[in-house]
Amino acid sequence: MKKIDLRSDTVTLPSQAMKTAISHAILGDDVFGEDPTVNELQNLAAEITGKEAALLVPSGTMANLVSVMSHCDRGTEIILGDQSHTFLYEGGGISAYGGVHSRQLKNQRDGTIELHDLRNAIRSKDDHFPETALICLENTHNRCFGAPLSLNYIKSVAEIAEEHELKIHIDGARIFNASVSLNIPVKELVNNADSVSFCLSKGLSAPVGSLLCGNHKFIGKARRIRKSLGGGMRQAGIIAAAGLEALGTMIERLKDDHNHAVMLAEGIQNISGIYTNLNDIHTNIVYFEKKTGNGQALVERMANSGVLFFRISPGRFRMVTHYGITSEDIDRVLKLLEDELS
Ligand code: TLP
Repeated sequence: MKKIDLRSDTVTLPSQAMKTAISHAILGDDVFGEDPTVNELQNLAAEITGKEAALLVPSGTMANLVSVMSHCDRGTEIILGDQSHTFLYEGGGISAYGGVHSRQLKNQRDGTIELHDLRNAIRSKDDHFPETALICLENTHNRCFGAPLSLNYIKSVAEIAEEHELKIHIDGARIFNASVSLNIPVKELVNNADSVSFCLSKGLSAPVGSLLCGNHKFIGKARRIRKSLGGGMRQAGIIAAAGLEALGTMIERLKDDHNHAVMLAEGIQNISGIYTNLNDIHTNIVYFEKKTGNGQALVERMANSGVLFFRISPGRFRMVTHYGITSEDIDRVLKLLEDELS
């Protein structure tokens, strides 16, 4: 029986077209800047995001780390959400390797940080304080129900940043989900940011890789930092070839994932014992809760039936729809959940 893996969109496997592209890729040494396929991908990423340049890195985590280290001197402070991926799930890399201090502000349910919280957190010039250097946003916001940040919100944050001469980095691991759901080109969504990272290996289904985009000076520095972190890859065109195919073919179909997430959430609403709020379904991430018990047994029993998903905290679960999931799969998941909970 087919395994239905809803743990993350990171589990997506490359399409046949990606495998073909990999096998035909023209390669060179990318540490020398000589891999034509990587160069093509980086140029395309720069064009899509409307930035001067782009850099291929192995992961979303490294993209964020390289970005923070490129924007910030050691001992400076960044402002980010308390539910952000960089704060919660990146091993504290920005402080461990970048020497960068972090100020975590409450994320609202929609992934935003209140503007007055942001203003209040910016340090005044005082020898006691670290200097604020950067604001990090996440779009879509993983922990906040996959919510896309609106253009107006990003513009308001940019006004504050400009007033205080701060830079903005957007962790756009799922920026294409945001773009498709808001029907706004990525270029516009990141226009006010100094840098943006996005992942090839989530909803776009490529096997490896993320792109960090910004101006020439920033990407030049990022390239040096990527090398020192061990992220300089030689014939990386193998990865880039799949990435090019992904950018060419996998963006529009993210709509299917978003529709499947709504289907899933509507089904969950009709099952007694578990709960989700349809207003919280924005893109491809569905969180739901169990009314009683911590839910570990539910996760295990569903796994035994071939359906995988994460328990995020006691009684709270996450399911992520993606390229490998069909509407028949969603029907089967709902039927199994109903059987388990009845
Ligand atoms: N997110 C993963 C896990 O690490 C939680 C997931 O399954 O959702 N930014 C955001 C917003 C992310 O969601 C992730 C991965 C990353 C960065 C890191 O990307 P990778 O896994 O490529 O380092």
